[in-house]
Amino acid sequence: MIPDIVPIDTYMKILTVPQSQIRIMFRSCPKKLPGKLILAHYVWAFLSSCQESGPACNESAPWKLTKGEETVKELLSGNEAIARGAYEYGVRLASAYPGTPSTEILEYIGERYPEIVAGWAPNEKVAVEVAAGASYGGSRALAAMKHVGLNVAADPFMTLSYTGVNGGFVIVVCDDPAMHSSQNEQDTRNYAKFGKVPCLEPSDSQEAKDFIGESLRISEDFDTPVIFRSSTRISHSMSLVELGERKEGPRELGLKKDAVKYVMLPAMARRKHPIVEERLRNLATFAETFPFNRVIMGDDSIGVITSGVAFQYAREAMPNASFLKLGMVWPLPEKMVRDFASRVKRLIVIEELDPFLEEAIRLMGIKVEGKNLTGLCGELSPEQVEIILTGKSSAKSIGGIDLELPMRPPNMCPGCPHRATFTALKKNKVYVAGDIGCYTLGALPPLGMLDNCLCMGAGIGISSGLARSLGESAKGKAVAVIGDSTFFHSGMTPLLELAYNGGHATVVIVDNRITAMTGAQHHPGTGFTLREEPTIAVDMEKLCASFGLRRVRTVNPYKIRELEKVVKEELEAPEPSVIISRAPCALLKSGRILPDKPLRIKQDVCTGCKTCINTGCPALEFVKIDVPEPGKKRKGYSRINAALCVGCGTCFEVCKFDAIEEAS
Ligand SMILES: Cc1ncc(C[n+]2csc(CCOP(=O)(O)OP(=O)(O)O)c2C)c(N)n1
Ligand code: SF4
Ligand code: SF4
Repeated sequence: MIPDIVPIDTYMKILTVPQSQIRIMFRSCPKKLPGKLILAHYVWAFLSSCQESGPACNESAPWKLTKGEETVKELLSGNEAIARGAYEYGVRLASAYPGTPSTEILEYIGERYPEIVAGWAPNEKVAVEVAAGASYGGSRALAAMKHVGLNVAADPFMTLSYTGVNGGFVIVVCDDPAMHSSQNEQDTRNYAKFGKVPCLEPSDSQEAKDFIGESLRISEDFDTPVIFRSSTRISHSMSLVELGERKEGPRELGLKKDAVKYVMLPAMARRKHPIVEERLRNLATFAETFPFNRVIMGDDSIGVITSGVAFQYAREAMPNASFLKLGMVWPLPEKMVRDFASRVKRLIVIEELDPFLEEAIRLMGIKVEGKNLTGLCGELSPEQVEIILTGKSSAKSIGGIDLELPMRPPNMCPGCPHRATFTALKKNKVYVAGDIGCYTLGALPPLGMLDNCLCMGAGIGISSGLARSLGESAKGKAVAVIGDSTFFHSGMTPLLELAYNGGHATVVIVDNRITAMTGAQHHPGTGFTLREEPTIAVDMEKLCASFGLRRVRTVNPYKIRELEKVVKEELEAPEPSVIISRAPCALLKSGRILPDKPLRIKQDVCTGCKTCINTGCPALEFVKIDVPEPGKKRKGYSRINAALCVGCGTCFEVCKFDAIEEAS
C-alpha cells in the first residue's frame, strides 16, 4: 500500500546515504492525475513496484500516457520539463554547472536532445557567459544552476541586464528551501529585483516547460535576460506534460557588430540604465495581461496571492478560496493585485522563504498577511499551509512512521579515498579550511577534520588569510582541503593568490576524478564532456606549477603512511605547497582501483583499540564484550561487514597490531 503523502525527511531517514549514492525521485502516481498533481510524492522506487497502472497508463512505462504509438503526455519531473522546454522552444545552446536541485536539467538535455549544443561549464559565471555569447549571436540560450550558483554568476548577470540579449536568454535558477543539499536558503527572486529583470516561477511540470517558452519570448520582446525560478519540489516532483514539436528561435544567427548595445563602457552603460528602468515599467504593464498571472475567484472571505509550489499547497488546502496565482513574480501586476485585494475580505500571501511578494504588496499600501503565518525559514508543506488557511490538517501523513530506524548519520562510502586522506591528515594537528563536496562529510565524527566551510572555493583563500595574518602561530597548521571539481570551479584563483602573496599554507586537492557529490558529473579534469566525448584533461600538477608553486606533490591516499610523511614535510615547508591526493571515487566504474575483496579482522588479535573504527568506515563495526575475557583488557573488538567492504585498505594501514587481513 503506497501512502498518500510521504515527507521527504522520512525517506531521508530510511535511505540515509550520501545524496550521490541514491537519486531520490519524487513522482506522483498517474492514477491520481489530474487532481492533486504533485502533492502525492512518491519515491521512484515505490512507484516502480506499483502494480496499479490504470487504463490510460502505458504498462511498461506507467508514467507515459499514449495515443496509439504517439506519446502525447508524459509524466515529467520539473527538471525534465525544463529540458523538454529548452528543446521545444528552440534553445540552441545550454550551459550549466551541477548543483542540487538543478543538476538533471543539463543531464537530460545532454542525453535526450542532441539538437542542443550543451556542455558543463567550470562554474556558473562561465555558464552564464557562454550562454550570453550564444544569445548575442542570435541563438536561444539557457544557463542552469542552483541558487548559490547565481552568486558566482552575479557579475555577468547584473550587467547582462544592461546589454540585453539578441536570442532569448533564460537563466534557470533552482532554489533549495529547507537546504536539503545546500549551505544556505537564499531566495532567487531578490536577484530578479536587484538585476531589474523579469522572474517567472512555475507551479508544476507543465508550467515548467511552458515557462521556458514564455521566458525566451519575453527575453526577446523586452531585450532582457529572464530568471526562471524553480525550487526542489518543482524540479524533483512530477506531473503530466503535453509534448510538442521543436520550433527554432526567431532571430537571425551571426556575428553582428553593435558596440553601443554590447560594450558596457561607462558612457554606454549610463545611456542604458534609464532604458533598463523603462523596460521594467513596460514589463510591469505586460504582467497585467500575462496569461499565467491569473485570478481564480471563489469564496471571498480569503484571498491568497501565491506562486510556485506554494500555489499547489494552498489550492489543495482551500480549493474554494480566491487566488491570485502569479506566474511572473517580478515585476508585479500592480493593478491586478489591487483589484484582487479589493475583492476579498482577508488577503494572505503564501510564499516560501523571503516576504518578497508580501513586502511589494505592502508597499502598494495594501493590508496583507504572510510571514506572520508562514515564517521565514525552511520550506512550506501541504499540512502547514492547510493549518495556516483552515486551522486544521486532513493530510494522511505517515510522518510518524512506526519503524525503529537505526541512527545513521551521513557518511562517506566504504572505500572513499577522502576518508583515507583525512585519516592521514589527522595525524598532524592541523586547522583545516574546508570546501564543498563529499569530503565536507569529513567534518563529522569520528573524523571531525573540517574547521570551517563557507562556500565553493573558499577554503584556499581562508587558509592563506589565516597563515599570513597569524604568521608563526599558524605555521605548520594552516591547511586547505578542496575537491577537484571545486578546484576548477573556484579554487584556481585563490591558489594563484597564495602563490603570488606567499604564506606557508598547504593545499590538499582531493582529486577523485569526478564531481561526486552531485552524482558524478564530468569536469575539465576528467577528460570527458557532458556527452561522454573525449576531450582535454587538465594536468593539475602542471597547472599548479605554472602558478610558480615549487612544492607540488602527488600521492595515493590509500598509502596512508606515505601520505602522512608527505603532509608532515609540506607542513614544515616555509612556502606554499600543494598535495594532490589522487584516487578515483569508490563509486566510479571507470578508473576504479579498489580490489573489491573484503578484508577481515582477526578477532583474537584485535585489541579493541578502535583505531580502525575511528576512520569512520561504515563497513567497520564494534562488537562489545559483556563478560570480561581472561588476561585481556579489551571491552570489545572490531569486525568488518564483508557485504560493505571494498578492500580499500585504509583500516589495514592504520591497524598497529596486524589484526587485519584479506578475507579468504
Ligand atoms: C556555487 C555552488 N555551485 C554548486 C554547488 C553544488 N556542489 C557542491 S559541491 C560540488 C562539487 C563537488 O565536487 P568535488 O569538489 O570534486 O568533490 P567530490 O564531491 O567529488 O568529493 C558541487 C557541484 C554549490 N554548493 N555551490
Ligand atoms: S567521493 Fe567518496 S563519499 Fe563521495 S560518492 Fe565517491 S566514494 Fe562516496
Ligand atoms: S578495507 Fe577497511 S576501511 Fe576499506 S572499505 Fe573495507 S573495512 Fe572499510
